[in-house]
Amino acid sequence: MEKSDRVGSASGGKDYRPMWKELGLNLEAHDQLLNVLGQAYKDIYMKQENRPKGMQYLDFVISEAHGLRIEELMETKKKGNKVVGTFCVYVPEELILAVGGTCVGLCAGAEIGIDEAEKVLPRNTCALIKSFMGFKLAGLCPYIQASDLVVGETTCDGKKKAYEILNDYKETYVMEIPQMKTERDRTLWRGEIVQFKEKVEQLTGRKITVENLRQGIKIANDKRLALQRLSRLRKATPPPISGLDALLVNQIAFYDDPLRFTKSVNDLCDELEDRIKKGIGVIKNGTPRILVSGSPMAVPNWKVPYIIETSGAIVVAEESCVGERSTRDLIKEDGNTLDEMIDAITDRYMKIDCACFTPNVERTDHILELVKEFKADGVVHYSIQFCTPYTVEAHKVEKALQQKGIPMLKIETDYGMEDMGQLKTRIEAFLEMVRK
Ligand code: BJ8
Repeated sequence: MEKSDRVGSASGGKDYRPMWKELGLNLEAHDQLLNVLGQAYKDIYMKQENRPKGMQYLDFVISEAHGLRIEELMETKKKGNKVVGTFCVYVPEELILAVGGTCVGLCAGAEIGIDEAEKVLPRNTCALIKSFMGFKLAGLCPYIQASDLVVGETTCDGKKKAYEILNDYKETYVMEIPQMKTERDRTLWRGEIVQFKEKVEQLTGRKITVENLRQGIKIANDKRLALQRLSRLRKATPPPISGLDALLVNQIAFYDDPLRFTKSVNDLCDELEDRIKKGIGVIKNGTPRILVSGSPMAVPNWKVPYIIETSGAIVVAEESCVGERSTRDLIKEDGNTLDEMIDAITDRYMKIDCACFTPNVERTDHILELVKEFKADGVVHYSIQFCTPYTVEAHKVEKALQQKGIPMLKIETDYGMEDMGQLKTRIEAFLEMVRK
């Protein structure tokens, strides 16, 4: 496997342009996108020192994110399997995996196609929503083009209204997510899962059975177990892997082949265990350890961790859907009937503590637990600008941390680079305070 500093196969290697053309991408704009991302990856990732060797696999995956991986998706589609695109960790991928389908996270982490997005969305919409709309309208996301169905969810208002518009351009099935966690909400959510199961069966023409669902649950659980293992290893002092690299692993979890990915993460963890035994870390002891908490960071949203890690600190965990929130709960594997398995899936997904829920004390409790477990010296609370759920919830998080004497920095930003200098100044000042 070749080490690479490209993203998406913009240059060199195989020519994927005929495939991209067939998928209906805007080739010129897509080339520009890959060049920009390739440069950003080189500057942010390839300049890190003392990276684990196992990261070469992740470098390769990212370099082929728009190339080889899309080719694999097209191959599996030729065999009659379906590809389902998602934007949220509430979509139960086990049901898609059960019938030989592939679940992929769709592009939503870059300031791209904003002009197109703002033709259909208000300007003060969160960057993640504008990004997925922009990627679609500007013809830049091969994943959405390759998807047979997009699955949305009624989490925040911005997303659920944007899906109505997205549906004009790509069939978007929406799952209703409850807003609270009472027994009535569980019943609603269970009904949604049953209905989604029927949708998946209708899409694929294949029945979900006890046997294939058991297999789907196992594949998704094994992936989460590998990511949990990676997370545990970051508790070491000094941590054997940077926060940026660990974030990348969690980001790639959303679109790589799950079996291959799980094996690669476990191989990486073997190497990290060995590093810990030998006392090899990516930083010196005494470097401030930071927990990043809040909105998810989709590829290539590396801005905040990059600033933290180039300002003399290390990110030891992400309390985020691209991180702990999507990996910490497993599905019970002991169900013997479809009903029992649907119950287990329902219960697992009801535990996710997205800020779209009210009240959401589980999240603040979890943040306090993470600070303790990871020996974090401070918390950077990150919310995407115009994200009401996380921006408002930051107040409760700050109060809970204050009561325990844990410093927190509140950051609200978008995907642009204009505020890099200002953010760096604020983060450096925060780290200075944390060190005292
Ligand atoms: S389970 S965090 S992935 S909804 S940042 S679009 S909330 S305005 S991404 Fe999320 Fe699912 Fe929740 Fe996780 Fe809205 Fe906020 Fe934008 Fe957001």
